[in-house]
Order: sequence, then C-alpha cells, then structure tokens
Amino acid sequence: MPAKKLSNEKLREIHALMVETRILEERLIRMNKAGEGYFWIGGPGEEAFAVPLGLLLRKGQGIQYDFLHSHYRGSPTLLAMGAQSIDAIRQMRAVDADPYSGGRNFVNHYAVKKWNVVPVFSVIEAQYLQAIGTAHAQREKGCKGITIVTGGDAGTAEGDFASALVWSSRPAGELPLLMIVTNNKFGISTPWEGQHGEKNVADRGKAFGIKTNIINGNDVWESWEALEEAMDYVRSERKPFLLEARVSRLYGHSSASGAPRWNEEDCLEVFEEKLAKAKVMNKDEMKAVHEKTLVKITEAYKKVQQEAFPAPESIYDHVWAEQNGDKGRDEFARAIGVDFSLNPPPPAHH
Ligand SMILES: Cc1ncc(C[n+]2csc(CCOP(=O)(O)OP(=O)(O)O)c2C)c(N)n1
Ligand SMILES: [Mg+2]
Repeated sequence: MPAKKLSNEKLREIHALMVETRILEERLIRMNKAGEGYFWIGGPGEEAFAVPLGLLLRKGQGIQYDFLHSHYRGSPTLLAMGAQSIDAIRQMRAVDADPYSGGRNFVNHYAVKKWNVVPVFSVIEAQYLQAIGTAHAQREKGCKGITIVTGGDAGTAEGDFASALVWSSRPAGELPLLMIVTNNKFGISTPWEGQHGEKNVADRGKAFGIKTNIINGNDVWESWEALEEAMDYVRSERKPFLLEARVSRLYGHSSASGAPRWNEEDCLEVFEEKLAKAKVMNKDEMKAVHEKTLVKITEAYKKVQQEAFPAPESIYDHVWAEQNGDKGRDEFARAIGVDFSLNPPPPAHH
C-alpha cells in the first residue's frame, strides 16, 4: 500500500464514491432490464482508477482548467468530480430534466460545460482526436490546464488513437495531453489475446518518445500515485503521457451483452479488505455506507420515475447551436478562452 499521503479521510471519501458509483450502476442496469431505459453501458470495475482521476483533475471552465474527454465508462470520475447520481438516472430514463442531453443520449454520455467535460459519444476512440484540439489550445507555456482523454483497449486499433500519438509528440508542437487507456482485455466479445500484437498498449507510446506507465487500475493507491505522477508531468512539462490501467469489466460490455455479473477481480472488494486490514474503516462502518447509499439511490430513482419526458415539440431543440439563445461559435470561443477572430468563418453560400 504505497501513497502514504492518502489520509484516512481521503480514503473514506474514495470509498464512499466507489460505493455510490457501484450502487448507481447496479440500479441503472436494473432499470434497463425493467424496460425503464433503452441501453446501459457504464463503469463498474473501473472505480479504483476512475474515482482518483475525478478527484485529482483540476475542475473548471476554460483553458486554465483540465479538459476531460471521457468514454462511456466515466461514471466514477464524474461522481468524484461532483456530478449527482440522480442525473445519471435521469439520463437513463431519458427524462426532460437530464442535464447532459435533455433526455436524448445514452446513459453515461456526460457533457458538463462548466467543468470542461466535453460531450461523451458512442463512436469509440474519436475522443482522442478531439482531445488534440483542446490540448493544442492549452499548449502555451504558463497555461496550467491539461487535457485528459480516456478510452478502452480495443478502440486503440482505431486511427484516431494513432493520430493522438503522432500529434501530441511532434517535436515542434508537443501537447499537454494525458492519454489514458483502461484495458479490460475485451472489446465487446473480442478477447485481447487475438487482437493485439503488442504486449502492452502503452508500449506504442515509446516509439514516439512519449512517457508511459502501466499500472494495476484495480488498486486505489497505485492508481492515485500513477495519476498524480502523470498529471504533474504533463502539467509542468507540457508534454504527452500515455497511461495504461489494467481494470476489470464487472458487468460485461453493456446491456447488449446482457450485463450479467462477471467473475473478475472486484476493486471495491479488494479496497474494502485493505481498508479493514489497515484499520481505516471496519466492516460495520462500510456496511453503513452501503446501506445509506442504497437509500439515497432508491429515493432518487423513485423521484425520477415521476419526472416528465421531453415534450414532443422540443424535438429540434439543441440541434442547432443558434437555438435557445446560444451563440454557438462565439460562446465556445469564450468558454475555452480562444480568440477566433483572426480566422473568420467562410462567407455563407446560398
Ligand atoms: C467507431 C466505432 N466502431 C465500433 C463501435 C462498436 N463498439 C462499441 S464499444 C466497442 C468495443 C470497445 O472496446 P474497448 O475500446 O476495449 O472499450 P471497452 O468497452 O472494453 O471499455 C465497439 C467495437 C463503435 N461504437 N464505434
Ligand atoms: Mg476493452
């Protein structure tokens, strides 16, 4: 158990967030099975890594803060950042009050402008390409913000991932980009063994001179240390880092594969054993956290069951940036703190 700097208070905070994410996700799975949500995909099995990520990143809006380009297993990170579990339940049920997509998108497809959480989408690994953009805006010396992008192992076969390696490491323009791959050794039903000639995904960064690390993402302490080290490096050096975290996939790929419980190492169980052994929390205290959280999630679920679906006449809302008083490009420029005025848009053609 390294990272002695993790106080007992911090460990209890991490534990509470891991429990909340797990109970939330189990509720979301049940909602899908009961026909109360169209599709489930999420983060059970990645909590030991993804909660520390959410606690360590610098949350805020604009280039002085970190940008997060997450994939669809980001619930532990978002809850650790301060997202409310009731809002994930709202997105699952596709109600109007879903703050991420107004009841339009799949669950775990977050979008939080005030925290630089760029909209999550279902097209795998394209987020690595988008991340080049925000990292480019943050390239200047003196800028404190960095860009963090997460994705799965199988998706690294996509050209977008290769583009991120190339564009982040160009000697004339290195980018403050932390590339994270959570390797659960599966791409839906395709096992890692038959698809990857390389031993570790992270090794691919070495060809570009990118600093890399491979860790056990099922261990809270190891994850915390590795993330802190990688973030410090990217933040101070303004250079890329490729971090591979080996994780479990506790409920299979998604509802498309039935979401049954898999017999893989459970990072929450491992963490609880270690917390008890280190006398940070005893089993009764942990049980109380589980019970309290279950009540909270159940109450949130019942509340959302009463909430309205989007009105049919709102179907075209959010389709065009100019709608709803949103000034599109100008607002985006302000949000990321970049002046696009030297690159005016091309004249409109009619
Ligand atoms: C461009 C693209 N191709 C295929 C898919 C279908 N698809 C969805 S998830 C997935 C597997 C992703 O595996 P991995 O990158 O390892 O992430 P994991 O789901 O295991 O976390 C695939 C092929 C997609 N969404 N987008
Ligand atoms: Mg995978």
